[in-house]
Amino acid sequence: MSDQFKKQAAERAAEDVTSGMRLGIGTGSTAELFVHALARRVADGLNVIGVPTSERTRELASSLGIRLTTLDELPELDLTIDGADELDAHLALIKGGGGALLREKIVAGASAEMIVIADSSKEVATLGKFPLPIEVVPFGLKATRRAILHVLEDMGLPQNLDLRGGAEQPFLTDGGHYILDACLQEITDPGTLADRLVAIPGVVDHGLFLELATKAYVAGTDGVKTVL
Ligand code: ABF
Repeated sequence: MSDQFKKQAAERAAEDVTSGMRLGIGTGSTAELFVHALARRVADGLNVIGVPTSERTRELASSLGIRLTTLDELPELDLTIDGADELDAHLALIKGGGGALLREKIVAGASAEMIVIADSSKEVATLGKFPLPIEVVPFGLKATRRAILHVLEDMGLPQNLDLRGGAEQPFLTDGGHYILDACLQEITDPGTLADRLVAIPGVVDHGLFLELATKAYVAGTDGVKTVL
């Protein structure tokens, strides 16, 4: 069922794309459904150019005939379309469950607009049930972990941090970094948490996407809803 909803949201977003657009193309299963919908429109003559947010998306989009470039070649984009792990009513997001948060945030930040596509299971009143991914450099991992725990303690948040993939074989992002997943349950002040996390030297970025999304298409049993 949720796949059907993801597809509906993805197809609705593909309708918003117009010829000449420079697109940021997201990562994850919902974004992949968007890539398929976009490819069908490209086959019908839509002329767009895309910047993918991951190697996986690059391979898929290119195999389906979507013209691609890099953000270095095209540093200003019109629209990014991407999935999310959680979104609230103000379009604040948690992203990065798939590990591509850094490129996703850089691409979204270079875009005039960002549309989030999701099934309704991703909608929450307060962010935080989904573990917040925090991307860190491998050097000094223990020191960075301690500094993050200190921020969490100071903000009265649970101090649960898991190294993605485990200590034996940590998951590596496209940028060669590790991810610490923070199980926080309820992030009541995402703005302060975001600021304090990025102030830690070993933190590259985190999965809180605040004031980046401009619209969301959320599909559920009642059809596709637009969140603005
Ligand atoms: C990307 O894909 C990520 O930021 C997010 O973690 C994930 C959502 O995946 P899916 O669409 O498969 O639920 O958007």
